[in-house]
This record gives sequence, C-alpha cells and structure tokens, in this order.
Amino acid sequence: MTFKTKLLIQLALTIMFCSCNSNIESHKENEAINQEQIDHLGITNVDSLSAASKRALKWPTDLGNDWFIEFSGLQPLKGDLAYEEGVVRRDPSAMIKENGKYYVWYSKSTGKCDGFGGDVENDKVFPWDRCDIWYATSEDGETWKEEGLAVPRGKKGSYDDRSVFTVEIMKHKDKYYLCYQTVKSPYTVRVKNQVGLAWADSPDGPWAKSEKPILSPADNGVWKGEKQNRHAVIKKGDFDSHKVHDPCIIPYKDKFYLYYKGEQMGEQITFGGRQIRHGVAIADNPLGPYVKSPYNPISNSGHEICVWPYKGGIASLITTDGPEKNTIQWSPDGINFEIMSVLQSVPAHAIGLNRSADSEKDPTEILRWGLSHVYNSWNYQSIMSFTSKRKTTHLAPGE
Ligand code: AAL
Repeated sequence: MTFKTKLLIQLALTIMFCSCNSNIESHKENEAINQEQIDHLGITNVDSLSAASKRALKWPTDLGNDWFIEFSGLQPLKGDLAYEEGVVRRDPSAMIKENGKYYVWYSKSTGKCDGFGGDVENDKVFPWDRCDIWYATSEDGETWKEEGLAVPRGKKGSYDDRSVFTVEIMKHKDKYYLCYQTVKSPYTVRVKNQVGLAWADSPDGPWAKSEKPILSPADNGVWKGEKQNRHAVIKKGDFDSHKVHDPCIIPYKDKFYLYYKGEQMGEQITFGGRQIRHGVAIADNPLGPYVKSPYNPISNSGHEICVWPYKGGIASLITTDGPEKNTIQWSPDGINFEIMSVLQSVPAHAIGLNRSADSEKDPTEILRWGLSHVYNSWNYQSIMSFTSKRKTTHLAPGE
C-alpha cells in the first residue's frame, strides 16, 4: 500500500466515524423529542426538521394560552379628560383607588411644538416638553374631573426646570410616591433625561420633591462632533447612556424596584426596529438611593414600562420596539424575563394600569381595562381607555 492509499483509507474511515457519530447525535436529539410535541406542532418528519421546526421544538411545552389576550380599540374619556384642542394630556400613570375614586396623574402642556430646528431655549421641542404633572379623579373610570396641578417644573437652574413628565404612582404604607422624567433647559436633541421623585401623605398632595434626580443615564457614551445629532457617536455606551425614561417603582421582595426604559446614545434601527431596552434599579427605601442592576438591560425590546407583580414574580408588557415587541413576559425574580405570550398587536401605548385590580386572579387580570393615550395630531394628545380579553378559541361561524 502506498502512503497515498493509506491516507485515503484513513480519511474515509474518519468521515464514516464522524457521520455515524452525528447520526447518533441526531438520533439522541430526536429521542428527546416527545411524540405528543411532534403531533402538537404538526411536524411531518423528525429526520427532516426545518430551522423553524427546530426553533418551535425549543418552545416551552407547558405555557398554554393563559397569557394570550386581545386588546380592544381605544375609547375616548368623558368630562375633563376628553380631547381638548390646544392641550396635551398624555402618558397616564397607573390608576389607584382612594376615597372611593380612581386617581390618575399625567403629563400636561399647552401649545403646538416647534421641533429642534429653531431656538431650543425658548421653543417647545416635543409635545412632552414644558409639561407639568396634573391629576384627575373619576368614580367610574370613564368620566373624569381634572383636580389640578400635582408637581410643577423646578425653578430655573434646577435639574427639572424644563419639563416634568411621564409619571407613575406608587402607594406604599399610606404614603404616595410619584416618579417621573425630568429635563433641564435647554432641551437639545442630545440633552440627558433623568428621573425625579415626589412624595406626599395624601393623593391630593402637597408633594415634596427630591432635590436631586433619583436616576441618571450611564455616563459612558461619547458624542461625535458638536452637531445636534443623537446618532453621531464615537462610543455608544450602555443601553441607557442617553435617557432614563418611563420610570415605575414596584415594592418587591422588601425592596423597591424602579423599572425604566433606557435610550442609548447613537441609537440604531435593528431588525426589530428602534434599539430600546428596559433596566431596573433597586433601593432599600422608596426615596433611594437606587442602584442599577448589574444584569441590565433586562429586556431586549419594549417602550413604555408596564409591569405588575404576579405569583411572586414580575410581569411586563413589552410593546412598540425591538424583536420581542408585543409580548408579555414574566420573571420569577424581577430580572430574568421570559416570553409568556406573543400578541397580535397592542394598540394601547403608555398604558396606565388599574392597580386596584386583583392582579393575582389571572396573569393578565390587571390588563382587563386601563388608560392609554392617542395622538390626535403630532401636537396634541389625549388620554383614552382600553379593554382586553383572554382569547382561548377561534371558532368559525356556527361551529
Ligand atoms: C413616551 C415615553 C416618554 C418619551 C415620550 C414621553 O410615551 O416613552 O415620555 O419621552 O414618549
């Protein structure tokens, strides 16, 4: 036998061994696939699995449809929260029930906006620029009475002198806490957004305000050049290097979990849309200090924060941006979230949950009805309501 023949035989044996090995592997893999699952997924041949079938086989088998819901279209509110030309009312907080009434807080401003092309020191750049936090009450959740101003912008020179907006409410041990976004003037396209806090003994105030922000963006991105362009960066930094937004504090495991949306310097459009992710910061005391979790970001998608406690963990509705948009997720520890359902669409943005609902009754009970907002135009938004229901069958007419 020549050296060449020996080499060829050795090569053939190696190939045989490898392919036999990979047959064993795939057999082992297939053995682990249970017949019921194959039938459930309607797979024709386990030896010819498409990439999609391989993914489907990795889905959890015990989820069912408990978390699957359908949203209604949005309905206008009555009374003082009905749409009013010239006025912005948006980003409603959750509702809490106090003194026999629902309470809601929201961002309010007046007048049209000018964008970033002009005099950013004096213009109104966004509908949520030059906002204060107002509140309203209702006996039935439909007809609302605007009660007045809750938290105003700060004095000139303070971290919240330009706008206070996108507020959430937490009631804890008979005290009330409002957390909200803040901007310091001038409102440039690169301005960093922070989070402020106010607290009171009654939902009607008076509110005391934190002198400093309770949460700030990560300080590790580097802008490129001086132009007002939030996409031009030398280094993007953490997922929340530009803005910390949509704060919502939940008392959880004897601590306070502040969930928030991060916006990153140099944000890009990915295969799922805008690069938006959520983070959490944890404190021992409602007033802070809040320490960002080393596990951040805790979502890879989403927009406004919509979180609620369920079965010892935290559930989160992920909407609008990213590859996992329109999913409801749940984590056993408030940090490690998994997809529990994928929804057709979520017409309700910036959801204000009904915190008086029995959120333990059903995974999505807290979403049966609540508040949202609508763009009546780019300049003006108003608060609306939504309902949702569980969907467990899909029947043909007369079936
Ligand atoms: C919202 C929120 C934040 C943004 C803007 C106002 O729905 O995500 O609050 O800043 O849009």
